[in-house]
Amino acid sequence: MLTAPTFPSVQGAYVALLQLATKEPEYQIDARGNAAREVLGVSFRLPDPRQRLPYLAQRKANPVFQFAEALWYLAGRRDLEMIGYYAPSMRASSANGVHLGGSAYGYTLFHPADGDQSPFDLVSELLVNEPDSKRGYLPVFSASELTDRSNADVACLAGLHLLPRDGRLHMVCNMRANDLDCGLLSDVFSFTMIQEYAAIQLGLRLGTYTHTIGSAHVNDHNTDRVGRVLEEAAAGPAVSFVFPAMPEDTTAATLEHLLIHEEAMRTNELRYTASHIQNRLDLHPYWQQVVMLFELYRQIQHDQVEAVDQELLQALDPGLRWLMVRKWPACAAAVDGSAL
Ligand code: 5HM
Repeated sequence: MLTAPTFPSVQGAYVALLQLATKEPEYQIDARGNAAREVLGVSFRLPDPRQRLPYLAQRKANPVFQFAEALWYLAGRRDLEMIGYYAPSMRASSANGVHLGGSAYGYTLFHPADGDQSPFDLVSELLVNEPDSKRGYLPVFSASELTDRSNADVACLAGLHLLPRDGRLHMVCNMRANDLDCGLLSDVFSFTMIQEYAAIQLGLRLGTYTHTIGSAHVNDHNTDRVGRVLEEAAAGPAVSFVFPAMPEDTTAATLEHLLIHEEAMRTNELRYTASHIQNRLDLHPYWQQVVMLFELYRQIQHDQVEAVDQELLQALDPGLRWLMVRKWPACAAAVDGSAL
Protein backbone atom coordinates (compact mmCIF):
# COMPACT_ATOMS: atom_id res chain seq x y z
CA MET A 1 0.00 0.00 0.00
CA LEU A 2 1.48 3.33 -1.05
CA THR A 3 -0.87 5.72 0.75
CA ALA A 4 -0.01 6.76 4.30
CA PRO A 5 -0.89 4.33 7.13
CA THR A 6 -4.17 5.29 8.79
CA PHE A 7 -4.98 5.62 12.49
CA PRO A 8 -8.37 6.13 14.19
CA SER A 9 -6.92 8.96 16.29
CA VAL A 10 -3.75 10.99 16.58
CA GLN A 11 -2.73 8.93 19.59
CA GLY A 12 -1.95 5.82 17.53
CA ALA A 13 0.09 7.78 15.01
CA TYR A 14 2.02 9.56 17.76
CA VAL A 15 2.89 6.31 19.52
CA ALA A 16 3.84 4.53 16.26
CA LEU A 17 6.17 7.35 15.24
CA LEU A 18 7.80 7.56 18.69
CA GLN A 19 8.39 3.82 18.46
CA LEU A 20 9.91 4.09 14.99
CA ALA A 21 12.22 7.04 15.72
CA THR A 22 13.47 5.71 19.05
CA LYS A 23 13.75 1.99 18.21
CA GLU A 24 14.70 2.14 14.52
CA PRO A 25 16.27 5.56 13.93
CA GLU A 26 17.92 6.17 10.57
CA TYR A 27 20.21 8.93 11.80
CA GLN A 28 21.58 10.46 14.96
CA ILE A 29 21.67 14.21 14.38
CA ASP A 30 22.82 17.25 16.31
CA ALA A 31 21.28 20.35 14.70
CA ARG A 32 21.57 23.61 16.63
CA GLY A 33 22.75 21.74 19.70
CA ASN A 34 19.79 19.33 19.83
CA ALA A 35 20.94 15.71 19.79
CA ALA A 36 18.11 13.66 18.31
CA ARG A 37 17.21 10.36 16.66
CA GLU A 38 15.68 10.84 13.25
CA VAL A 39 13.76 9.12 10.46
CA LEU A 40 13.17 10.76 7.10
CA GLY A 41 10.03 11.08 5.03
CA VAL A 42 7.22 9.62 7.13
CA SER A 43 3.48 10.15 6.93
CA PHE A 44 0.17 9.05 8.42
CA ARG A 45 -3.51 9.64 7.73
CA LEU A 46 -6.44 10.33 10.06
CA PRO A 47 -9.75 9.36 8.39
CA ASP A 48 -11.49 11.25 11.22
CA PRO A 49 -9.36 14.35 11.89
CA ARG A 50 -11.58 15.34 14.83
CA GLN A 51 -9.94 12.62 16.92
CA ARG A 52 -7.11 15.04 17.55
CA LEU A 53 -6.38 14.55 21.27
CA PRO A 54 -4.35 11.79 22.96
CA TYR A 55 -5.48 10.35 26.30
CA LEU A 56 -2.23 9.25 27.87
CA ALA A 57 -1.38 9.88 31.51
CA GLN A 58 2.33 9.97 30.65
CA ARG A 59 1.86 12.62 27.96
CA LYS A 60 -0.29 15.24 29.52
CA ALA A 61 -1.92 17.07 26.65
CA ASN A 62 -3.06 20.55 27.64
CA PRO A 63 -6.43 21.30 26.01
CA VAL A 64 -6.29 24.93 27.15
CA PHE A 65 -3.14 25.53 25.11
CA GLN A 66 -4.41 23.44 22.19
CA PHE A 67 -7.55 25.54 21.74
CA ALA A 68 -5.68 28.79 22.41
CA GLU A 69 -3.12 27.98 19.73
CA ALA A 70 -5.77 26.90 17.20
CA LEU A 71 -7.73 30.13 17.79
CA TRP A 72 -4.55 32.21 17.65
CA TYR A 73 -3.81 30.69 14.22
CA LEU A 74 -7.38 31.01 12.94
CA ALA A 75 -7.49 34.67 13.98
CA GLY A 76 -4.32 35.33 11.93
CA ARG A 77 -2.36 36.54 14.94
CA ARG A 78 1.34 36.63 15.75
CA ASP A 79 1.38 38.40 19.15
CA LEU A 80 3.23 36.89 22.08
CA GLU A 81 0.83 38.62 24.43
CA MET A 82 -1.85 36.03 23.76
CA ILE A 83 0.10 32.85 23.04
CA GLY A 84 2.83 33.51 25.63
CA TYR A 85 0.19 33.43 28.39
CA TYR A 86 -0.73 29.86 27.44
CA ALA A 87 2.80 28.72 26.52
CA PRO A 88 5.46 30.80 28.29
CA SER A 89 8.18 28.71 26.58
CA MET A 90 7.20 30.24 23.22
CA ARG A 91 8.53 33.61 24.41
CA ALA A 92 12.08 32.37 23.84
CA SER A 93 11.42 32.04 20.08
CA SER A 94 10.51 35.69 19.62
CA ALA A 95 13.19 37.97 18.16
CA ASN A 96 11.63 41.21 19.48
CA GLY A 97 9.62 40.11 22.53
CA VAL A 98 6.39 41.24 20.82
CA HIS A 99 5.73 38.92 17.88
CA LEU A 100 6.53 35.40 16.83
CA GLY A 101 8.14 34.84 13.43
CA GLY A 102 7.93 31.75 11.23
CA SER A 103 5.90 29.77 13.76
CA ALA A 104 3.03 32.28 13.70
CA TYR A 105 1.42 30.16 10.96
CA GLY A 106 -1.96 31.87 11.27
CA TYR A 107 -0.42 35.23 10.46
CA THR A 108 0.95 33.76 7.22
CA LEU A 109 -2.30 31.98 6.33
CA PHE A 110 -5.07 34.30 7.47
CA HIS A 111 -3.54 37.77 7.54
CA PRO A 112 -4.11 39.78 4.34
CA ALA A 113 -0.51 40.38 3.19
CA ASP A 114 -1.12 42.52 0.12
CA GLY A 115 -4.46 44.03 -0.63
CA ASP A 116 -7.41 42.74 1.32
CA GLN A 117 -7.31 38.99 0.66
CA SER A 118 -5.36 36.56 2.81
CA PRO A 119 -3.80 33.43 1.24
CA PHE A 120 -6.67 31.49 2.89
CA ASP A 121 -9.24 33.77 1.22
CA LEU A 122 -7.53 33.34 -2.17
CA VAL A 123 -7.42 29.55 -1.87
CA SER A 124 -11.04 29.43 -0.68
CA GLU A 125 -12.16 31.49 -3.66
CA LEU A 126 -10.23 29.23 -6.03
CA LEU A 127 -11.76 26.08 -4.54
CA VAL A 128 -15.30 27.45 -4.65
CA ASN A 129 -14.83 28.02 -8.38
CA GLU A 130 -12.92 24.84 -9.15
CA PRO A 131 -13.30 22.17 -6.44
CA ASP A 132 -11.13 19.66 -8.32
CA SER A 133 -8.22 22.10 -8.35
CA LYS A 134 -4.79 20.93 -7.24
CA ARG A 135 -3.71 24.53 -6.60
CA GLY A 136 -5.29 25.00 -3.20
CA TYR A 137 -1.91 25.15 -1.51
CA LEU A 138 -1.09 27.44 1.40
CA PRO A 139 2.71 27.78 1.63
CA VAL A 140 4.16 28.68 5.02
CA PHE A 141 7.94 28.03 5.07
CA SER A 142 9.87 30.50 2.98
CA ALA A 143 13.57 30.26 2.06
CA SER A 144 13.87 33.95 2.97
CA GLU A 145 13.66 32.83 6.63
CA LEU A 146 17.18 31.46 6.18
CA THR A 147 18.71 34.87 5.38
CA ASP A 148 19.33 35.52 9.06
CA ARG A 149 21.48 32.63 10.30
CA SER A 150 20.57 33.42 13.91
CA ASN A 151 16.80 33.19 13.22
CA ALA A 152 15.46 31.05 16.10
CA ASP A 153 11.98 30.77 14.64
CA VAL A 154 11.99 29.26 11.16
CA ALA A 155 8.60 27.77 10.19
CA CYS A 156 8.49 24.00 10.59
CA LEU A 157 5.26 23.87 8.60
CA ALA A 158 6.06 23.91 4.88
CA GLY A 159 2.43 24.23 3.83
CA LEU A 160 -1.15 23.03 3.99
CA HIS A 161 -2.87 21.62 0.91
CA LEU A 162 -6.67 21.85 0.72
CA LEU A 163 -8.34 19.32 -1.58
CA PRO A 164 -12.14 19.23 -1.95
CA ARG A 165 -13.08 15.82 -3.35
CA ASP A 166 -16.57 14.23 -3.50
CA GLY A 167 -18.08 16.82 -1.18
CA ARG A 168 -15.44 16.48 1.52
CA LEU A 169 -12.47 18.69 2.29
CA HIS A 170 -9.23 16.72 2.62
CA MET A 171 -6.01 18.25 3.86
CA VAL A 172 -2.41 17.23 3.31
CA CYS A 173 0.07 18.87 5.68
CA ASN A 174 3.76 19.06 4.77
CA MET A 175 6.20 19.65 7.60
CA ARG A 176 9.89 20.15 6.91
CA ALA A 177 10.58 19.00 10.49
CA ASN A 178 8.54 17.71 13.41
CA ASP A 179 9.61 17.06 16.96
CA LEU A 180 7.57 13.88 17.45
CA ASP A 181 7.25 14.21 21.20
CA CYS A 182 6.87 17.97 21.65
CA GLY A 183 5.57 19.42 18.39
CA LEU A 184 3.49 16.79 16.61
CA LEU A 185 0.49 16.66 18.93
CA SER A 186 -0.17 20.38 19.04
CA ASP A 187 0.54 20.72 15.32
CA VAL A 188 -1.99 18.02 14.40
CA PHE A 189 -4.55 19.51 16.78
CA SER A 190 -4.29 23.00 15.29
CA PHE A 191 -3.99 21.99 11.63
CA THR A 192 -7.04 19.72 11.83
CA MET A 193 -8.95 22.59 13.47
CA ILE A 194 -7.94 24.78 10.50
CA GLN A 195 -9.11 22.00 8.16
CA GLU A 196 -12.48 21.68 9.92
CA TYR A 197 -12.96 25.46 9.93
CA ALA A 198 -12.07 25.58 6.20
CA ALA A 199 -14.54 22.76 5.44
CA ILE A 200 -17.32 24.71 7.15
CA GLN A 201 -16.47 27.92 5.28
CA LEU A 202 -16.53 26.01 1.98
CA GLY A 203 -19.79 24.20 2.82
CA LEU A 204 -18.08 20.78 2.66
CA ARG A 205 -17.99 17.78 4.99
CA LEU A 206 -14.75 17.04 6.79
CA GLY A 207 -12.46 14.74 4.79
CA THR A 208 -9.23 12.98 5.71
CA TYR A 209 -6.10 14.57 7.20
CA THR A 210 -2.69 13.40 5.98
CA HIS A 211 0.41 14.49 7.88
CA THR A 212 3.80 14.25 6.14
CA ILE A 213 7.18 14.98 7.73
CA GLY A 214 10.64 15.51 6.20
CA SER A 215 12.70 15.17 9.39
CA ALA A 216 10.79 13.26 12.09
CA HIS A 217 12.83 13.23 15.26
CA VAL A 218 12.88 12.67 19.02
CA ASN A 219 15.31 14.78 21.03
CA ASP A 220 17.62 12.75 23.28
CA HIS A 221 16.65 14.82 26.33
CA ASN A 222 13.07 13.53 25.98
CA THR A 223 14.09 9.86 25.90
CA ASP A 224 12.87 9.07 29.44
CA ARG A 225 9.42 10.52 28.95
CA VAL A 226 9.08 8.87 25.55
CA GLY A 227 9.98 5.54 27.17
CA ARG A 228 7.20 6.00 29.72
CA VAL A 229 4.67 6.88 26.98
CA LEU A 230 5.63 3.76 25.02
CA GLU A 231 5.23 1.60 28.13
CA GLU A 232 1.79 3.08 28.82
CA ALA A 233 0.73 2.56 25.21
CA ALA A 234 1.98 -1.04 25.22
CA ALA A 235 -0.25 -1.75 28.23
CA GLY A 236 -3.27 -1.05 25.98
CA PRO A 237 -5.68 1.85 25.64
CA ALA A 238 -7.10 2.79 29.04
CA VAL A 239 -9.70 5.31 27.90
CA SER A 240 -10.90 7.03 24.76
CA PHE A 241 -13.31 9.88 24.17
CA VAL A 242 -14.98 11.17 21.02
CA PHE A 243 -14.21 14.76 20.07
CA PRO A 244 -17.35 16.60 18.87
CA ALA A 245 -17.88 18.40 15.55
CA MET A 246 -17.28 22.13 15.20
CA PRO A 247 -20.68 23.86 14.78
CA GLU A 248 -21.58 24.47 11.15
CA ASP A 249 -22.45 28.10 11.78
CA THR A 250 -18.88 28.92 12.87
CA THR A 251 -17.54 31.99 11.07
CA ALA A 252 -14.72 34.48 11.58
CA ALA A 253 -17.21 36.52 13.64
CA THR A 254 -17.72 33.55 16.01
CA LEU A 255 -13.99 33.37 16.61
CA GLU A 256 -13.80 37.14 17.16
CA HIS A 257 -16.61 36.92 19.71
CA LEU A 258 -14.84 34.04 21.47
CA LEU A 259 -11.55 35.91 21.54
CA ILE A 260 -13.17 38.89 23.26
CA HIS A 261 -14.05 36.57 26.15
CA GLU A 262 -10.62 34.97 25.94
CA GLU A 263 -8.91 38.34 26.36
CA ALA A 264 -11.14 39.31 29.28
CA MET A 265 -10.10 36.15 31.14
CA ARG A 266 -6.45 36.35 30.11
CA THR A 267 -6.20 39.90 31.44
CA ASN A 268 -8.25 38.90 34.51
CA GLU A 269 -10.88 41.54 33.82
CA LEU A 270 -13.78 39.12 33.98
CA ARG A 271 -14.49 35.82 35.70
CA TYR A 272 -17.20 33.40 34.62
CA THR A 273 -19.34 30.75 36.25
CA ALA A 274 -20.58 27.65 34.43
CA SER A 275 -24.15 28.96 34.31
CA HIS A 276 -23.06 32.36 32.99
CA ILE A 277 -21.15 30.65 30.17
CA GLN A 278 -24.08 28.34 29.40
CA ASN A 279 -26.86 30.92 29.54
CA ARG A 280 -25.47 34.36 28.88
CA LEU A 281 -22.74 34.25 26.25
CA ASP A 282 -24.73 33.38 23.13
CA LEU A 283 -22.18 30.75 22.11
CA HIS A 284 -22.77 27.22 20.81
CA PRO A 285 -22.12 24.55 23.52
CA TYR A 286 -19.00 23.50 21.56
CA TRP A 287 -17.46 26.96 21.99
CA GLN A 288 -18.81 27.24 25.56
CA GLN A 289 -16.47 24.36 26.39
CA VAL A 290 -13.53 26.46 25.22
CA VAL A 291 -14.60 29.41 27.40
CA MET A 292 -14.82 26.98 30.33
CA LEU A 293 -11.25 25.83 29.68
CA PHE A 294 -10.03 29.44 29.59
CA GLU A 295 -11.86 30.25 32.83
CA LEU A 296 -10.33 27.23 34.57
CA TYR A 297 -6.92 28.39 33.38
CA ARG A 298 -7.68 31.92 34.65
CA GLN A 299 -8.41 30.50 38.08
CA ILE A 300 -5.12 28.60 38.01
CA GLN A 301 -2.98 31.48 36.67
CA HIS A 302 -4.54 34.58 38.20
CA ASP A 303 -6.35 33.38 41.33
CA GLN A 304 -3.73 30.68 41.94
CA VAL A 305 -6.47 28.53 43.49
CA GLU A 306 -5.60 25.26 45.15
CA ALA A 307 -8.75 23.73 43.69
CA VAL A 308 -10.69 25.10 40.71
CA ASP A 309 -14.46 25.67 40.71
CA GLN A 310 -16.01 22.18 40.88
CA GLU A 311 -19.17 23.13 39.04
CA LEU A 312 -17.17 24.42 36.10
CA LEU A 313 -14.98 21.33 35.99
CA GLN A 314 -18.09 19.13 36.07
CA ALA A 315 -19.62 21.08 33.17
CA LEU A 316 -16.69 20.12 30.91
CA ASP A 317 -16.98 17.31 28.36
CA PRO A 318 -15.66 14.09 29.97
CA GLY A 319 -12.62 13.91 27.64
CA LEU A 320 -11.56 17.49 28.36
CA ARG A 321 -12.11 16.93 32.07
CA TRP A 322 -9.97 13.76 31.95
CA LEU A 323 -7.12 15.78 30.44
CA MET A 324 -7.48 18.81 32.74
CA VAL A 325 -7.47 16.64 35.86
CA ARG A 326 -4.24 15.01 34.74
CA LYS A 327 -2.57 18.21 33.58
CA TRP A 328 -3.34 20.62 36.43
CA PRO A 329 -3.04 19.78 40.14
CA ALA A 330 -5.72 22.42 40.93
CA CYS A 331 -8.15 20.43 38.73
CA ALA A 332 -7.14 17.13 40.34
CA ALA A 333 -7.77 18.74 43.75
CA ALA A 334 -11.34 19.63 42.72
CA VAL A 335 -12.42 16.04 42.05
CA ASP A 336 -12.66 13.14 44.43
CA GLY A 337 -10.37 10.18 43.88
CA SER A 338 -13.01 8.12 42.07
CA ALA A 339 -13.18 10.65 39.23
CA LEU A 340 -9.45 10.31 38.52
O1 5HM B 1 16.41 23.74 13.92
P1 5HM B 1 14.93 23.79 13.64
O2 5HM B 1 14.42 25.15 13.16
O3 5HM B 1 14.46 22.69 12.72
O4 5HM B 1 14.25 23.54 15.09
C1 5HM B 1 12.86 23.64 15.30
C2 5HM B 1 12.39 22.49 16.16
O5 5HM B 1 11.05 22.68 16.59
C3 5HM B 1 12.40 21.18 15.42
O6 5HM B 1 12.66 20.13 16.33
C4 5HM B 1 10.94 21.12 14.90
O7 5HM B 1 10.62 19.85 14.52
C5 5HM B 1 10.18 21.64 16.11
N1 5HM B 1 8.86 22.23 15.81
C6 5HM B 1 7.76 21.41 15.60
O8 5HM B 1 7.85 20.18 15.67
C7 5HM B 1 8.70 23.60 15.75
C8 5HM B 1 7.49 24.18 15.48
C9 5HM B 1 7.34 25.68 15.40
O9 5HM B 1 7.56 26.13 14.07
C10 5HM B 1 6.37 23.32 15.26
N2 5HM B 1 6.53 21.96 15.31
N3 5HM B 1 5.17 23.83 14.99
